[in-house]
Amino acid sequence: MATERTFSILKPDATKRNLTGAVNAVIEKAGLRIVGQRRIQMSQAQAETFYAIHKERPFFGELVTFMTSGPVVVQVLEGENAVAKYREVMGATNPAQAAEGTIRKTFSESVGENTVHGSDSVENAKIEIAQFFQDGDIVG
Ligand code: RTP
Ligand code: MG
Repeated sequence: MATERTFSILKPDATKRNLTGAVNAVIEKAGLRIVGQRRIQMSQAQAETFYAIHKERPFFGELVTFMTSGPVVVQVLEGENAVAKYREVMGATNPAQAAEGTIRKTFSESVGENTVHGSDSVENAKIEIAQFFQDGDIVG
């Protein structure tokens, strides 16, 4: 297995409920290392670019409004098989369908406000990391 990096966002429902430490504990317990981390307020333009793949979907407007509704924590996670590992730790998009012990099962209240984002491929991870981090801000 290869050491990979993936991109993570702790979404506004996580910062609002003061859950960033609790979510980070799950991430670290799973063996993923937080090698870059920054708390930001996402602009409308940043959110629209980030979720551009969903721009024709009915929930796009709601998604952008939610992602800009409060601070988020953007992260770079590193570890063996980090992309797939983090998707597993996050759980299904809809928390009602997420497995026990996953972040979304434990913390999320709805499909819209589902606490975390994780890249869905190594290729997308690289694109997403580059949108929010400069090389010097990631220390492995
Ligand atoms: P993410 O991109 O945030 O990591 O989530 P994901 O891969 O599990 O899910 P994706 O299909 O990429 O959807 C992106 C985000 O859009 C919101 N969503 N809302 N109301 C709805 O039916 C609906 N469907 C998706 C969720 O916040 C989801 O994480
Ligand atoms: Mg996605």
